[in-house]
Amino acid sequence: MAKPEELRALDELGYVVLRGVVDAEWLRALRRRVEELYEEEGENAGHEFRTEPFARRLANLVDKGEVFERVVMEPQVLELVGHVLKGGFKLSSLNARSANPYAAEPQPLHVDMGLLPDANGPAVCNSVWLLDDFTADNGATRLVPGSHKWGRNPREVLQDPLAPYPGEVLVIAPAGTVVVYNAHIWHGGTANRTGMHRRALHSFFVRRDLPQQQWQRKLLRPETQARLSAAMRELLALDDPLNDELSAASPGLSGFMGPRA
Ligand SMILES: O=C(O)CCC(=O)C(=O)O
Repeated sequence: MAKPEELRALDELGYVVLRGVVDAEWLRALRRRVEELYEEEGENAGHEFRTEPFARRLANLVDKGEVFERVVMEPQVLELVGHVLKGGFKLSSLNARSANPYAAEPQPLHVDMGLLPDANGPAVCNSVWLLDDFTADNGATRLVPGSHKWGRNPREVLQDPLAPYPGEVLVIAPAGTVVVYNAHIWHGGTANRTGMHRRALHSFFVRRDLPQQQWQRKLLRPETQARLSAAMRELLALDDPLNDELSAASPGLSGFMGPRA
């Protein structure tokens, strides 16, 4: 059960930091698989969604290893996501993002998929899974506490979304931590001034009346779909005609990267 202070942080600040979600063995397995995939996919890595300057990305991870199923199904995270997306939710995408060594540019402050809350409340909720320690200088995620309540897209209202924003906080925490955030919060990765990659997973959720960022039924191979539990099928909306309709018609929006080539 989520603690009252965790729910309060999510409501008031827009995020909650959960330390020690991933134990040492699971962390090793996640890092190993992520590095194998970067190696295998090379220049193509992330192509199912977008590639990004200054960072390595991977997309469609549910299809790329059973080790990732536990990530999207983590009960502690799902409970908090359900607190934000009260009317029900589904997985929107599972990606990896690794800020490159000496990556000079931060990400612009953005809200995920460029979405704002609407009459039905918040639309998106994200979780960042730290595969490396996040430090003050290796590209930790920045968050602007409380900005999920402003109903504004920083790309539209800030002159320079790359610049530091007053009151922003850096997620400084050890590997194995998960940060769940209302994805209307203004946020972004920062510059990596170290010689090491800064790796993370993003397990991203959306309300059931909206399209998935990555249409799971289209992207997952039939053999992957065949082995998934009923609970996973529900979370991924694999048997949901409304999701097929919405996601087939959607361009797969990003918060800050341009249209898909
Ligand atoms: O990796 C990070 O620190 C943040 C990534 C992010 O917000 C994104 O790619 O939309």
